[in-house]
Amino acid sequence: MATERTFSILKPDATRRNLTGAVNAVIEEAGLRIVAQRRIRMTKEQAEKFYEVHKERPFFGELVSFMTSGPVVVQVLEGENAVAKYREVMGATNPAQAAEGTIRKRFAESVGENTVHGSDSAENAKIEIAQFFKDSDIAA
Ligand code: DAT
Ligand code: MG
Repeated sequence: MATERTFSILKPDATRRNLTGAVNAVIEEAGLRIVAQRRIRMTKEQAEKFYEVHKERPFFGELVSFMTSGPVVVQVLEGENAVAKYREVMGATNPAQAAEGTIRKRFAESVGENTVHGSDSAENAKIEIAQFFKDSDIAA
């Protein structure tokens, strides 16, 4: 498997609790490189577009309101098999079901406020990276 990139977000519950360094340490210990990173305040429009695939789900309004409730850190991660590796390091969507040692098991408070986002496929990673970064923002 060649080097690939994935898109990551440290969500508002992470920035609120001053956990960005702790989460980044787990990312780097897993061998993923943070090749771009920016702290932003997501607009409602950005959050709605980003989570468009979930727009019919009952939690959509809550999700958009949470993602815009505080700053987030958007990131590009690079490494061998980065998409699958980051999903593994993140743990299950619901922290109650996440494996020991994963980011969500260690830090997440609930299924809605679950600390991190990671792309679910290489194809979606490209789309999500392009929503927040220009090629010239990424230094690998
Ligand atoms: P993931 O973030 O693991 O890819 P997902 O794509 O199914 O999970 O859902 C996107 C986000 O939506 C998830 O990180 C948190 C929120 N969410 C998912 N299921 C939820 C639920 N049952 N109740 C509240 N929020 C939920
Ligand atoms: Mg998802």
